[in-house]
Amino acid sequence: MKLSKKQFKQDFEERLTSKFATDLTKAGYQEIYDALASVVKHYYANIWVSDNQYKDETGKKQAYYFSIEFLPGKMLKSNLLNLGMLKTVREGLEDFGIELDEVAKVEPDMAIGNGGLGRLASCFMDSLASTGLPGNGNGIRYRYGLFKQKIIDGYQVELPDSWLNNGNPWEVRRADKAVEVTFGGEVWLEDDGKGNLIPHYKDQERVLAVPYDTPMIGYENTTVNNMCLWRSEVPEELDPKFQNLEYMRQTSMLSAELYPDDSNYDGRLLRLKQEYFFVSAGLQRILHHYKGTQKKDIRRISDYIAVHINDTHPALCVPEFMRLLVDDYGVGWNRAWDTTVKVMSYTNHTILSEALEKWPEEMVKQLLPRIYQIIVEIDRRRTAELLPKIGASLVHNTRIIKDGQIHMANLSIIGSHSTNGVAKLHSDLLKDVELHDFYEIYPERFNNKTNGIADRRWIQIANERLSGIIDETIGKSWRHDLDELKLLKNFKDDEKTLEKLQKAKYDDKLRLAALIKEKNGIIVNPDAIFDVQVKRLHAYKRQLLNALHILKLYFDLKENPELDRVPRVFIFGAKAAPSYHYAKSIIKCINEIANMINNDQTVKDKLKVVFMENYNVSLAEMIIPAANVGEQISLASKEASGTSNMKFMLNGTLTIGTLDGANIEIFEAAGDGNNFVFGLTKDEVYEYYRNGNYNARDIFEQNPVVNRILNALIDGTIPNIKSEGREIFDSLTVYNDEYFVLRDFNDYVRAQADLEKLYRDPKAWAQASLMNIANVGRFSSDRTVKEYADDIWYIKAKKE
Ligand code: NBY
Repeated sequence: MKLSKKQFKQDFEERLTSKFATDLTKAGYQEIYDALASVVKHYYANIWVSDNQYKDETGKKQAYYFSIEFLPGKMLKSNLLNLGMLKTVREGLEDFGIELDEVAKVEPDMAIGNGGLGRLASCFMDSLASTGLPGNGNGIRYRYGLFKQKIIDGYQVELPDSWLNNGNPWEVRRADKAVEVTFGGEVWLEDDGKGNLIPHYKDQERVLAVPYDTPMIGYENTTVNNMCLWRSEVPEELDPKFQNLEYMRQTSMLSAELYPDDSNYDGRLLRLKQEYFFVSAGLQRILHHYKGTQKKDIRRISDYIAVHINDTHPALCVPEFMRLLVDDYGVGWNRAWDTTVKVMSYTNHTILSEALEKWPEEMVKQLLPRIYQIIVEIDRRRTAELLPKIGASLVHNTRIIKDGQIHMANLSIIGSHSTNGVAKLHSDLLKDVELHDFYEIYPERFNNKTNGIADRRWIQIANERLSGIIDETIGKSWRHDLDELKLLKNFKDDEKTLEKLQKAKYDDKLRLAALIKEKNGIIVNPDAIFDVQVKRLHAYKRQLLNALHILKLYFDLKENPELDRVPRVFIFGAKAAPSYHYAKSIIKCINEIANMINNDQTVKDKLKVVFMENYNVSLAEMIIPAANVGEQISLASKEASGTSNMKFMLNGTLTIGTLDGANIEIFEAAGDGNNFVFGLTKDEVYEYYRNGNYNARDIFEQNPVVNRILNALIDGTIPNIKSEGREIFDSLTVYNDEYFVLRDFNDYVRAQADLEKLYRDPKAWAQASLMNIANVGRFSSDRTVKEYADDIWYIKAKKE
């Protein structure tokens, strides 16, 4: 959108006064932010209205991405960038003596997700709009987002994230579009005399679902999609039975809090209620809209909508869509089932068994009696149909209801036409191992969609300096098509370009060093290697391996302070699920290791360890551009994809990593020698599983380096970790090191040494860094969503 600086300044000043009865001399940052957001909203509102009109008029097929989590981060700069106004607004504000970046700090991170899965959903939202694809989000508007992490005495402490306290300028409450979602009670079927079974209900608990729409603005185009988030409220007219405080409390609880766990499914009733709540509300709204605007035959709805099930949390989409078609819209069962399978598709994000959702049959029956009947019927019909064709064992292994539990992954696969993993290795594991029985039955349903990232946020916003240098070098086409970065390869031997890249990295490191000083009170050397591991804390991600290596470096330096070592700053950011004891112990240990090392004068500035509290999207935008090295060191086969690995690559960071998830594709794309690979392969890990012959205790006893480091966890060398050190020590030496940390240790040390060697050659390092940037194109989520659009959803981009 064309906007002159003059116009902007006028609009902004007027808005500030009309909204807050104040002026520029007296306004605080909160008021400035609100006024600015309000002006920006005014600029996009018309585009939003006309794009909605366009979608309704053309009736083109749309996709709906159902996700119980989104993790957009801050919206202000991203909206400005996408509207093409970032520069104008920045300069306009500067004229008033206001720094845009200071204003942006006022906006709380929208953190209604835990980690990779929620962030991926938000990257997809950005990319769908930016590629002109009609794709919308559907989720929950949690009153409290992911907890804020404080580190107190080295321990993680969780504080509530009350992100809506100052309002949310981007959302629009649409009370007119509220729907009701019902729970519990009784249901029975009666014949209507024409052979149709009609459900009758008694004593249902009703909840009002109110949608809040947030615009998803495309990058310099005319697409504005919608992310619809549902809030639970008490309906105005209530049956007397439910006019009590407990019911009111329960109802508002539904959208009160995000579950703060990124791997363990938590079998609590409230979670199941949340899942049904946003699924039912979302599908009802879609069907109302479809009937209202399209006025077409409901039986052809699969030509007009696609619904995506992001992990199994929205798996109830399958029976709920059946319920709506059969009970509310009078579609026959068989036709409804064909339609459901055509409409639905599903992504799996993990093979960790503790993350696979299963709900007790009794619980589903009590809470969702009609949905339960429908699931039973789906399972019954499928079993009857397949038994004679494929035999009892395959049918049994793949049933939705087994051992008194409803298996949500099974429901998702059976009720949809597409199941995908999120990186090649992960999708292969699904086909060959984890979901092999399903693959035998439905081979055509399985496919891979390697994850991607919204590159605009992760370089144009997070790293304006690097973006500018790239513009100077190859022009600006890469801003619209990330593949264009390959032009950088022509500058691999150009000293000037390499120097500029190094300078940009150095400046980003200075910026981060200042933040570390401010937040942690630690002074770090900007010439040191900035070695970063930022992600949720989980045993399989092996932050512990990183910590053990740090201890090795430390003991080496203690023994020989004159050792010729490139200085290092190790930076961690990680939240642990509040109930994940082991993960919290690792956080405590890392913090105590940091204290010990940072206060030891013998290592001076050769080694520093920094744990940055409250890692979130905004902090990632500060940390990732400044990283020389990114740690992606999960045990092979455990990390479905990873996406921070792609953000690092985009920012010219070299990866030290295992052959896991998308790392494999990153190493391949960047080319040999441009990253550091180590560790067991997936096949070697599975070989150990088959033979059961891994013995961690042997390594502990026979490898003197490992022995010394592990003993430091329990012999008082590291202060204040008596119980945590013991817990970790035992996990490795007594409980046989579930994630092969000790097995991979030596090779990790070797790769770390290779890395240090390359860093001593600044030119070679800069070239490797350039090659990472130049080859990052395929990891744009623009590419990913286009693949979903073409292969799974069958939706088409708007022509500009
Ligand atoms: O999804 C992550 C994967 O670990 C990562 O490898 C991948 O890149 C990313 C995007 O595909 N999974 C993830 O973040 N999972 C969760 O956040 C999550 C949240 C809740 C629950 C399970 C997983 N749960 O069961 O409640």
